[in-house]
Amino acid sequence: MENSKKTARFIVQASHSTRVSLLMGWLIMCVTLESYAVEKIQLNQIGFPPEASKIAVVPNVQASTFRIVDTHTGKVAFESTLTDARYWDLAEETVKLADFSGFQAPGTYRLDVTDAESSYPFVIADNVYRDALAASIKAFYFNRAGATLESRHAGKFARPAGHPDVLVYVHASAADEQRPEGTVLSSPKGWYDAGDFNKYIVNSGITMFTLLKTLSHHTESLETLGLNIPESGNRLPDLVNEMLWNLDWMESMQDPHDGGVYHKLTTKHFAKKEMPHIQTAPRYVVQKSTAATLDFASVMALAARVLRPYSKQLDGRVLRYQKAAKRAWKWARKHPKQFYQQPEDIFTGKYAFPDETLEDEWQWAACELFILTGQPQYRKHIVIPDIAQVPGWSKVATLGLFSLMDASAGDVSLRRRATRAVLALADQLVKEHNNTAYAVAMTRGDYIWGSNSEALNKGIVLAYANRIQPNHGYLVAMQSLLDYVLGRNPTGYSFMTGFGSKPPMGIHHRVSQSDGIADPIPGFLAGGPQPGWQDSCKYSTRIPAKTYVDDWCSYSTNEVAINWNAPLVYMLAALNR
Ligand code: G3I
Ligand code: 9MR
Repeated sequence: MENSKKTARFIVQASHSTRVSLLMGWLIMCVTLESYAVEKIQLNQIGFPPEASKIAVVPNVQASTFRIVDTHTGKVAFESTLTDARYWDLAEETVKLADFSGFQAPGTYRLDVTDAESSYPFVIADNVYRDALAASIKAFYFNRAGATLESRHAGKFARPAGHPDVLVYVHASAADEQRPEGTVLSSPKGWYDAGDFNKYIVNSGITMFTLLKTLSHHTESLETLGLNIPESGNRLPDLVNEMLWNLDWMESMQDPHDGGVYHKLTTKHFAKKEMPHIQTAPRYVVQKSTAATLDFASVMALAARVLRPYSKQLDGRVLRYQKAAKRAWKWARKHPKQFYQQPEDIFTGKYAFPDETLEDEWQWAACELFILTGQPQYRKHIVIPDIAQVPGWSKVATLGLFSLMDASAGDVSLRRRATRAVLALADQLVKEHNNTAYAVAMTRGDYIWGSNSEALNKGIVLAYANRIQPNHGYLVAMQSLLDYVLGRNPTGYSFMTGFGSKPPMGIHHRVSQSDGIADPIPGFLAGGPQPGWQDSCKYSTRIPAKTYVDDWCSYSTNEVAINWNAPLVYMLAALNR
């Protein structure tokens, strides 16, 4: 940069003809340099368990072989051939693949190909994702509302408490006879949703589902995973401790008078880029909605089942969750179409679409309540599709199918049909994986706000399929989706803060950008590339898989969010071997 500035200054001072020829020469040199730019090999920047499939993406070089080099000895440890080049339209790139799944020796390596820039170093080892898994859960601790983060738990990220939320107002949109506008209530704890400081029930829904399933599918490894949080050592697994922080908040969002659940707890506007403890803007509970109430019912019903083994230490919560779930369902039956409408004086996240349908929320809640109670009144609302849909905050039907695969209150036919729908989707994802030059099940429709969570939620679909019908193809596609977010993608980023050689630094996260510490808080997943340009950040491209800017300005590609971190937690737990 500095050199080109000097060259430019020199050109301005020279005579006209000299100027023209110098300029031409300079331009030719730049173009030549550009076309000889050596592109980098991309792979999972953390590494792989020994038995995992291991795939790297290599630029379209002449070479037809690759080498795995031990970074300590400099010796070639493995050598094999590259695949033929293929084009990926979503990245506008032609690439080859290096598959070294057969190489299993533990160590630290890099991947070399003649004429390409070597990969970042990576590790092959048992338990290779353990630290990342712990950090991905600890990120929730770092996003606790109303908590003082002490240095013995938070290290350099210690901070004073903000948002106690013990004095929250009932917004006009939520007012009724029992709780008129301005009524003061207490709704403390919970996690900040994302880079903002608000707390949204709908988004807590899928987040809690995913974390509860992580616990129930990987109980053994999670019961021994210490997170060094304030509750550590209280005989509950730390993941349970962390989930209770949010479940306690969720409980307080249910109106005790009628069982309805407020859509969100929020300030009127998004806060400035400032630390939580200096925030003083009033907070409101806003409008009860059918979506929030049904998502709440689902979470409470599931939590009652998953946390039952710990009920002795949970002070009556399990019983409360059951009652709360049933009351919420009743409210929803009385208010089946109370769509969330953003009030005119509220400008924070909506977690609702104008053309929203509530069928998926009904489906999920019906499944969870049927599994909990075995009662036909819930069973009759369950509709099993031929093929499931990849889940997300706004599409939760598949969460019900997942739960039916785990337990179906003795209804074998329901379980069989739910399994068939999920397997059909998993088979489609394997096809997408095989059809993509990067060998990753990402399609155009996945490049929406939070695309990285689309990748990881697809991974969870494959995990469910593989649990019930173990299949190498499912596992390879699943590993590839984790690889994708951890580095094997066209941006070259490992999208998890603090992990990999090129992690995001400028995440749209108010705490990380205002705590005066250069590093962002570790363990967070950035939203990921997508071509929507919904903020005023400067983008140089609209290529779907490349539209990503590692800067605060890019909240549409570089924010973090609890519903994006949760599938990261699930996938790291599932693939850590
Ligand atoms: O679903 C449609 C899809 O059918 C269509 O093809 C595509 C084309 O653009 O759009 C899709 O909808 C997008 C949707 O995200 C997908 O989930 C919308 O355009 C997009 O605006 C919407 O973004 C949401 C964003 O808030 C803005 O409302 C994100 O899902 C949601 O994760 C995000 O959530 C925010 C909260 O509001 C506030 N807290 C932070 C959080 C994370 O950024
Ligand atoms: O910080 C906000 C982020 O959490 C939201 O996801 C995003 C979209 O709703 O909005 C961000 O806030 C921006 C606001 O919408 C517009 N002015 C700039 C704010 C960020 O600096």
